[in-house]
Amino acid sequence: MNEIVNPVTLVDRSFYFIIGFSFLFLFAITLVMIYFVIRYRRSKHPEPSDIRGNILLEIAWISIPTVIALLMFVSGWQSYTGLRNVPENAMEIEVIGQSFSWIFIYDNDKETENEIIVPVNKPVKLNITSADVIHSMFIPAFRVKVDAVNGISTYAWFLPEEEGEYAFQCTEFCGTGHADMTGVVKVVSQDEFDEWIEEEDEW
Ligand SMILES: [Cu+2]
Repeated sequence: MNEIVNPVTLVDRSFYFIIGFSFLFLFAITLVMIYFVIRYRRSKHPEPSDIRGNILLEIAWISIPTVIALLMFVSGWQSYTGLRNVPENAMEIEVIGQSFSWIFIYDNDKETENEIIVPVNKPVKLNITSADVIHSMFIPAFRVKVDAVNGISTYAWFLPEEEGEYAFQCTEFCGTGHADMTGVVKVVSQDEFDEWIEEEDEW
């Protein structure tokens, strides 16, 4: 079995990479700016000098940002493909957004509302659609955010690596009950899951 890379790792790496460079440049540029304001103030430097053309500087300020931007692209691309390439052994769940709740349908037609129960360490694929207006499935812990659109089947996947409860919510303003479209992903042990999936629905 080849190792599945959790897209959470890839998304986070890309995020910290971009925000790291942003802060680095924010501080570097601010410091240089403050230095120049003091160093070249009018009282100390009344005659401004006119400097034109500096090949080395121009090469530097073209090539360094180009390399940084390309690295940002590569890390972003890797996190995107990580989110889009679903492992073959993923468990599939049908997801229907409706005004105003989320319906989940498992392989054996078991249905849940505003609650997904999944076994730990098994990739889960969500096949997402909407019964009416546009909704959006957002599970921050798994870095999942995909629109649910009527007539279209979209998808997302995640790898729950720790048992626990993870919140999700609708992030596309869909009407008066939008704020009620919340729920939890319950990650349980394989045994607990097997037992639960075979239980008869309560209704
Ligand atoms: Cu909604």
